[in-house]
Amino acid sequence: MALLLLWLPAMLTACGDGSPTADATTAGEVAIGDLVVSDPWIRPTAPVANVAAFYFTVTGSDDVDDRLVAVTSPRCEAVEIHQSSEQDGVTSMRLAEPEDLVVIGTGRLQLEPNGLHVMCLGTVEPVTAGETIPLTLQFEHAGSVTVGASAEQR
Ligand SMILES: [Cu+2]
Repeated sequence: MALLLLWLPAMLTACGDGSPTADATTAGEVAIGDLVVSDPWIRPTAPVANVAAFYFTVTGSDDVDDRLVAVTSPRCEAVEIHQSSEQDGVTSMRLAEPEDLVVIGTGRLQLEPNGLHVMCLGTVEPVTAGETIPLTLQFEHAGSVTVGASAEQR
C-alpha cells in the first residue's frame, strides 16, 4: 500500500469526537498467534457519508514484537490507517507511521476516536447500527485475522 500523505478535512467528522468508551459493550475477542484483537467497532454513518472509521484494540503478550501492516474490509473501496491529533483546537489527521502501529510485549495498540483509527474510504453502502462488518487485519509476523466490527453509536 502506498503511503501518501493525505490531508482530508472532509473526513474529520468520521474520525472525530465521541466520548470515552470505558463502559462500551465488549465484543468478542479474536486471538491470532500471541496477539488478541478485541472490541472491534465502527460508528454508523449518515446515508450521504462515504467515509467511516473503525476502532479496535490489539493486545500482545510477553514475547510479542509485531506490527499492524495493513487492513482491508469488503465494505470499503480503500482503507488507510490514520492518526488524529489536535493542535490549537483544530483536529487533523495524517497517515499513521509504521512506528505508530507496533505491538511490543504486553503493550496495547489502541485505536479509538481522536487517536489512531482505520479509515474506510468510500463506504460501499451506509453503515447501519446493529450490523457487523468484516475487517481483516494483517500483522507483520502473526499473519491475518478477520474480525467482525460492531456498528454502534458510542
Ligand atoms: Cu481518518
